[in-house]
Amino acid sequence: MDCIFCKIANGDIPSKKVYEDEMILAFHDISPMAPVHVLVIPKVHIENVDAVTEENSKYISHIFEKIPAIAKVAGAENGYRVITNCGENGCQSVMHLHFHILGGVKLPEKMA
Ligand code: DGP
Repeated sequence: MDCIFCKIANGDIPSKKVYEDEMILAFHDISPMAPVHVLVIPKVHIENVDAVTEENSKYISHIFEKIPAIAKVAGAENGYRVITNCGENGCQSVMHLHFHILGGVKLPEKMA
């Protein structure tokens, strides 16, 4: 499958890793929108939130179990924001489920 985040998960495309285990990978976003901007992905291909099922939701719960430690090691002090874009109106550009962790600064109150 021609998926850039699958290639990053496989190590075929390099990334600046923040955290990795058998289920998930966290790495720095290539075009950061905040001093801390990390992406967390499942290693299996899940397109987006619409594709979450009873069978694969363990990856999502695992991601959220690890997010606090990932945010901390990435340097997000005093809180952070977790965002996932879904589909065309959500402006999802990479069709492999990913959670943005944004922090390192006081973020704008408005999200949209
Ligand atoms: P989204 O719009 O939610 O689909 O965000 C996709 C993000 O992925 C965007 O912030 C830029 C990032 N990105 C795209 N290609 C690469 C890449 O090859 N490496 C890294 N580290 N980030 C990427």
